[in-house]
Amino acid sequence: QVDESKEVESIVPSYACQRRTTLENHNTVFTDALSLLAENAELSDEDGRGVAFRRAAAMLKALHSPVTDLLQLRGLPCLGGHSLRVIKDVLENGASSEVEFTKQSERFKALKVLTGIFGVGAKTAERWIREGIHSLQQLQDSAHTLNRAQQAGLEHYDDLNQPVTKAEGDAIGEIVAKAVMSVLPGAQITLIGGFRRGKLTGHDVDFLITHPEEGREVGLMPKVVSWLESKGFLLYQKTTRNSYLESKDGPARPSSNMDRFERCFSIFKLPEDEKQGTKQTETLTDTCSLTTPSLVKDEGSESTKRANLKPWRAVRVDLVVSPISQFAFALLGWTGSKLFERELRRWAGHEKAMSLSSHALYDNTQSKYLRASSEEEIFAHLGLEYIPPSERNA
Ligand code: 8DG
Ligand code: MN
Ligand code: MN
Repeated sequence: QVDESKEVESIVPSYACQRRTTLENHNTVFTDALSLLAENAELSDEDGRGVAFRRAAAMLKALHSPVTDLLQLRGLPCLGGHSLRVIKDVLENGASSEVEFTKQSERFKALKVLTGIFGVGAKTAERWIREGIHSLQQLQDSAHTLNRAQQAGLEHYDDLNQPVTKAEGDAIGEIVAKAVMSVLPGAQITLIGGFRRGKLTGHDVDFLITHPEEGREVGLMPKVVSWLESKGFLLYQKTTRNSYLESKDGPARPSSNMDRFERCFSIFKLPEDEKQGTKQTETLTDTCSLTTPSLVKDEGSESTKRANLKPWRAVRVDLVVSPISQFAFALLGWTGSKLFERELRRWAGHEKAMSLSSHALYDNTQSKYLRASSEEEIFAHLGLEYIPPSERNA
């Protein structure tokens, strides 16, 4: 028999935002399996199932020791029947048959390849697969016209599917800082997303930009983008205005800051020498030529890497501009993880009758917005213990 008191946490809170989840994961064998099923569900328009798997995985990530027996899971939250079956299969057979089956399915493989293109979501990939397109080559051979984002995504496919390192993130941070300081001295830049949580690699680099004087940030994004473009640092960019109005997760927004919240989805051209700290920004546009995309084989990365002599690499970068009055909400909302954010909003709504967004916190009981100038204050408003970024890796 198992001595449960020794091996399991006696109380694990059910919302991820009530738990401390570091990057130290003692249960990767289970969380990898559940994450793959979550991904498959999300790619198959089954978001409900996806969230259930994500919640189960996140709960296991918060445990302080490896699960070695199903009995240890008694009393733990977030484990539905399906997730339990997967865990049981892994415990008994070393792997989940459902996971192995999914991994090998042509559909899943095609969905992965196609959604691996920046600008291609599950819906588009699904449509292409129904037309028999399973590979990049088949996509290129097809008559489909791709939008600007997808063209860039296809062109830089290999680079964008190679994880971004913290060093590369820092190098991009220096470039962004230089751009921002050139167009608005006194503005502040904060690294957000996975790198703020202490991750060593990521799929992109995320930055939040603000200015300590309310209103000075207005119109900043186009200027930053122009500066970056003029120096040859951007391979692609799409700047969008605040979409707060359309968002489903926020309350009706105050009209004053309507179009002050801008973001830019971009692909940076990071010079190799910039990564090593030598600055040659002025000559970038002259020295870098476009390379041909390496799409002949889906898995031709080894040969293409060797043939890849270009002195730069493409990196996905997200920029967000926020007025200082919303900075704490933007910071909390863009630090992630995605599940941590989702759980914060669920907690706010279900447990506190509040609506949390990256702009504001609205108290439905008092019918008023709750101000905050730090993440700590937002946690306090929500009646939650403060969880630092490094422990939001749910
Ligand atoms: P990674 O890039 O290291 O792989 O992971 P990440 O940094 O955690 O993920 P991300 O996809 O870059 O997203 C970072 C955070 O930004 C995440 O918490 C979710 C949040 N976020 C988006 N899109 C949007 C959006 O449209 N609105 C708001 N408010 N937040 C968003 O990714
Ligand atoms: Mn990120
Ligand atoms: Mn991002």
